[in-house]
Amino acid sequence: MKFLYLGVLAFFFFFFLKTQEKDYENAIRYYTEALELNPSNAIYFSNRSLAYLRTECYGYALADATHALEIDKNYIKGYYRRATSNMALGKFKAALKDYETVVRVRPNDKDAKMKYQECNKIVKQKAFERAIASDELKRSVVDSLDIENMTIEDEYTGPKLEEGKVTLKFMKELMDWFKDEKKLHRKCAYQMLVEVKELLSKLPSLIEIMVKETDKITICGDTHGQYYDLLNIFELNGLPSLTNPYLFNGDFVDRGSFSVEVILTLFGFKLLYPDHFHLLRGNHETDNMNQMYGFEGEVKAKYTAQMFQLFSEVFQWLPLTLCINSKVLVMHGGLFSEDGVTLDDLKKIDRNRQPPDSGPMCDLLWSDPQPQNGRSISKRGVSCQFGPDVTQRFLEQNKLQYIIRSHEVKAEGYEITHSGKCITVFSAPNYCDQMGNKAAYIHLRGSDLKPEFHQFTAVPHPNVKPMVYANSLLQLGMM
Ligand SMILES: [Mn+2]
Repeated sequence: MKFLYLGVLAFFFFFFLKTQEKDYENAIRYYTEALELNPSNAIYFSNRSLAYLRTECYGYALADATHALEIDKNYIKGYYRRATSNMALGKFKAALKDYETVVRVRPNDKDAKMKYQECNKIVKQKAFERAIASDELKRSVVDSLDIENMTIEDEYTGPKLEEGKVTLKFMKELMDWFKDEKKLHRKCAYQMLVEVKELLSKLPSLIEIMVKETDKITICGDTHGQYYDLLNIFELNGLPSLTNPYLFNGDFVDRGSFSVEVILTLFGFKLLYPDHFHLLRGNHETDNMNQMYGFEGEVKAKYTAQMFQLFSEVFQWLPLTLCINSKVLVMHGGLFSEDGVTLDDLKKIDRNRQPPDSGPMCDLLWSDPQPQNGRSISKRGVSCQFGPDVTQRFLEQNKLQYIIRSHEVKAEGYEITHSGKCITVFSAPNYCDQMGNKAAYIHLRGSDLKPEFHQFTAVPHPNVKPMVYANSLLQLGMM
């Protein structure tokens, strides 16, 4: 029985190896083959759903869990998987319905009850937030802060801004301070956030820069709260400066448990070198993601809920895309669900908001390339996947050479697809301490605009595991 053999093989990859990204991919492959031979096995669908969850393909995970339940509506694990997929997608009401079912079927299951209550709490909280949203419209946290009168206690020996300004000396002290797992004084953190909000809010949604013949820029992908790996980038590639410009392409926070350190360091350099240090928004610089994947929890643990609110306001002002020498376009996710989007359209995006469920702003943060022509439904359940022909048409229409995007973990830290027209760069090595991937950054020189890849591997970090600040429901749900 071949399907039995494949099923066992998939099981093996899944549960008995120290699981890395390629093992999930192997598990998915074997479950897929097994399901081709035996498409009525709910357990295979459910297990493949978990593998998809692990590889962040929440759209596929949801479809598989749904399939498992179509085959066997009494298969309790299927409800758990579907609920977790919906949680990961921020669809809390749908998740709640599945937890309800589990609790009804298993009234004595404590774990199920706990998850139901947790999820219920989030649904109620969301409803409450919506109700007060209209009153709070346009009111900033900044207005309710009295930063001037916050005092820095004598015991505090950490870095301080100099007359309210970030300096190179401050940045060097800050990075050392963070490295020792110490906390920047909340007054300084607030000062930085207010300043950077002001700065970002003056930028257009599409940034245009020129890199001179003799100059280069370094482009980094996702960093996801891996502070020690960020320091390693600066170690390998030099500190940011007027002659060593950087672009960080979104997803600075969530997952890694040093997201506060990563984002304050990046904001510090943005303030120090506003025209030579660029930041673009990723799909994780959003409220829904931050609530699930740890950044909100981390800011509340290290500072306050109010400070998280201010972070959220700042994130809304992060530019969405950047064009180098009118030839190379950089964005976190990728291209669009429809043809015909122009650079002019991108400039006009009114970005000061949480991203909508569809449209160019959503696509810039969420889409992924695919090898086959055309477009497909997204494996993530948000935006779309776009093929080489879509990329080609977009580049031609906008007179561009190629795009650089991030958003997906790659074994080598980067990937060249669509005949060199679509490049992925990812800068979080051994992502989440378990993917075993290399990371990379790109050098782009003004002289030829050819991408030059530099790979690096993970460095040790203090014993604080990724996702410790994430929503407990998601953590347990992932087990
Ligand atoms: Mn992303």
